[in-house]
Amino acid sequence: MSSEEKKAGGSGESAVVGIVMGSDSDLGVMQSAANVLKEFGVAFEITVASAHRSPRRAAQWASSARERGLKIIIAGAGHAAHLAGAMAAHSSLPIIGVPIDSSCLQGLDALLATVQMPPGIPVATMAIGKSGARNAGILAVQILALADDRLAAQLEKYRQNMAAEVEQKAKKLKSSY
Ligand code: RP5
Repeated sequence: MSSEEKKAGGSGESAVVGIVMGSDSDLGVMQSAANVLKEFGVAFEITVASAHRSPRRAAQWASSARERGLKIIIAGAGHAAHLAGAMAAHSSLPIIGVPIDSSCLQGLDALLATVQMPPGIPVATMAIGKSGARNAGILAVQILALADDRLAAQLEKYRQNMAAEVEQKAKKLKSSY
C-alpha cells in the first residue's frame, strides 16, 4: 500500500472503506467523509484517482478494492464527474458518490454526472459538497452497522446527541425572545 493509501481510524486495522477523489483539490470537501470515519473508529484508505486523467489507475483501484478488504467505496469528484460511476463499473461493492462544487456550475454538473447512472449500475449519490461528503461517511457507517453492533450503538448515540443539540438551540432561541 502506498503512503497516500494510508490506513486510518483504527490501530493498524485493515481498511474497510475506501475514499477516492478526482484530485487533491477535492480534499477540503472529502475530508468531511474521512472525519466521520475517524469519529466512528472505522479504518479507511484514502487516495486520488481520476476517471478521465488516470483511467487505468481508477479502474485498477476499484477492481482490486474487494480483494484489499474494502466493503464500501466513497468517491468524490467535480466537473463532469465520472469517478463514482467508474468505480461502480469496476466493482460490485456499494459505491457512494459525492458531487463536488469545483466548477463554475457549482456542482450541478457533478451532481447530474454522478446521479444519472444507467439501470443495473447504481451509485448512492449524496448532496453536493461538504454536507454530501459528511453524509457519505455516515451512510458508510450505517451500512457497516448492519453487521456491527458497536457501530449500531454509536449511531444511536450520535442521533441522540444531534437531537439534544437541537433542544439546546430551541431553548437558547426561546430565551432570547
Ligand atoms: C475533477 O476536476 C476533480 O475531481 C476536481 O474536482 C476538478 C478539478 O481538479 P484540479 O484541476 O484541481 O486537479 O476531475
